[in-house]
Amino acid sequence: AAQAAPPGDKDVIANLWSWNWNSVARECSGHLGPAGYGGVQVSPPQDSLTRGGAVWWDVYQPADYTLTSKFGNESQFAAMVRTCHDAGLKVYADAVINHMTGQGSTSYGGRSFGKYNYPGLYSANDFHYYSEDCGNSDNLIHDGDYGGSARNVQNCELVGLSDLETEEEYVRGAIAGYLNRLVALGVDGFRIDAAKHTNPGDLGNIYGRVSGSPYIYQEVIYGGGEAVQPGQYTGIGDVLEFQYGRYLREKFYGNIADLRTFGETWGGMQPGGKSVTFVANHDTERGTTALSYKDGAAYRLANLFQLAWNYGTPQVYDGFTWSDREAGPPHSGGFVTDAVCGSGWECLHRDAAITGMVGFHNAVKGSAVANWSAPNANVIAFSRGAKGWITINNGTGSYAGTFATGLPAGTYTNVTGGGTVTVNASGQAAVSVPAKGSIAIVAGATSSQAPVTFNVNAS
Ligand code: LAG
Ligand code: CA
Repeated sequence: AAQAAPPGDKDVIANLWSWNWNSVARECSGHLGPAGYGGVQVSPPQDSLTRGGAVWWDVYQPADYTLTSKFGNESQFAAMVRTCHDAGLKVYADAVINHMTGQGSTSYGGRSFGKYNYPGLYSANDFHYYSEDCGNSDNLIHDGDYGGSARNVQNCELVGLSDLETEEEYVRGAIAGYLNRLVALGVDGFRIDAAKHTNPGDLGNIYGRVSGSPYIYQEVIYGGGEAVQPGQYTGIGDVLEFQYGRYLREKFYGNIADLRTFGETWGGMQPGGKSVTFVANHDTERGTTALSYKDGAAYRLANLFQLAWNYGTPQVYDGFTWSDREAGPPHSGGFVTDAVCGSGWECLHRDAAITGMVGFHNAVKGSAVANWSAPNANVIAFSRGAKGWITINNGTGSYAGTFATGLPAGTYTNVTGGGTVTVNASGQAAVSVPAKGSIAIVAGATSSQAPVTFNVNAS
C-alpha cells in the first residue's frame, strides 16, 4: 500500500533525469547527501526500445521488465540504490506501467519484440486494442477525448503506445511483480508515468500488491474541464502538480508580488500535502508553459522560491543540455555512461544558492509563511515563522529596503550567496538585494556559528 508523504524531515527530491546509474551514485554521495536532499528520482530502469542514442524518449517505451537499460544494468542500479541510501537519500524510480513500446523491434537489453508481443511477458490479449475497450475505431487517444470521456483517455493508446489492460488480473500481477522487484532492490517509491491514462481503480489495485509502503506520486496533468482530474488520484497517492510551474513562469515573467496567496486556492491546484512540485521537468522544459534552465536567472530564482514556500514536496530538476527537443543525452553506443556537470549536463542541484535553500527548506519545515512584504512587482520577502527569512529580487536593478524578518536579533549568513545580514532587536534587517538575486537567512545559522548543511561547493 502507498504512503501519503515521503518519510523523514528531508523531503526535497533531486530529479536526475536521463542520468546513468553510476553518475547518480556519485552525485548522491558527493553532493545530494551532503546538501540535505532527501531523495533522488531516477529515469525508467526497465529495458526499452532502443533508438541507439538518437532520442530521449525511447526509454518511455518498455520492452521488458528486466533491468538492462540505457542507464546501466541491474547490478549498477542496485549499487546506486545502496550508495544513495548510505548517503541518506531515498530512491524513487520512474515507473512506466500504462503501456509497452509501440514501435521498433530491439531493446537496450538485446531483446526482440513486436507491437502487442513482448515474449515471456505480454501477448496480444493483454492490451486494450484486442479487447475493444477503447471506444475509438483507430484505437488512439485524440485531443478532443480529454474533454470527453475517461474511457477514451484511459483505454485508448497514448501516441500509439500499446495500452495495457490494467483491469486484467495477469497484467496487474505482472506490473506489481516489476514494482516489487524494484522494492526488493531497495527502491523507496515511484513516479507513476502517464497515471492519467490508467484508471485510478486499477492503479490502486496494483499499488495494493506492492510490498512495504513506497512513496507514490503520479503524473496526472491538469486540464480545466477534463474528464480525468488529479483529484481522482489523491486517494491512492500524491500527484505531480503541473499548475505549479505554469503559474511560476507566468509570475516570474510578470508580477511576483501576486505569489502571496500561491497554493491550493489557485485554479486547478491540489492541496500542498498531496503534491510534488517542480519548476520544470523533462516534458515541460521542452514546452512553452514552464521556465527552464534556458531562462537563466528567472529559473534559478523560481527554484529558490519553491524551496522557501510552504507548499508541496519540492523537486529540483536536472537533465541534459539540449537544443533539438527530441535529441537524446550524451551517450556511448546509445548508453549513457557519464553525466558531467557543465559538459552536456545541467547541475542546478549543485548550485550553492540552491543547496543553501535545501538546508533552509529542511530547517523551516512546519512553520507558516509570515512577514510577507512586496515593495514592488519584482521584489518579495517572507519568513517561515521565526525559522527562516528570504527576499527575492526578480528585477534588473538592486533593491535596498528594510524588512521585518521574524527572526531573533543576530548576524546571519546569507545561505543563497554568502555575506552576512544583521537583524536588529525589532527583528528588522536593512538589506540591498542584488538584481536577479536573493538573500536568505536561517535561525541557528548565524555568522559566528559553523554553517549547517547548506555550504557545499559546486566542484
Ligand atoms: C509521459 N507522460 O504521460 C512522459 O512524461 C512523456 O515524456 C512520455 O512521452 C509519455 N508519458 C509516454 O511514456 C514521451 C515523448 C513522446 C514519445 C513517447 C514514447 O514525449 O514523444 O512518443 O515518450 O517514446 C514517441 C514519438 C511518437 C510515437 C510514439 C510511439 O514521439 O511520435 O507515436 O513514440 O511510437
Ligand atoms: Ca491506459
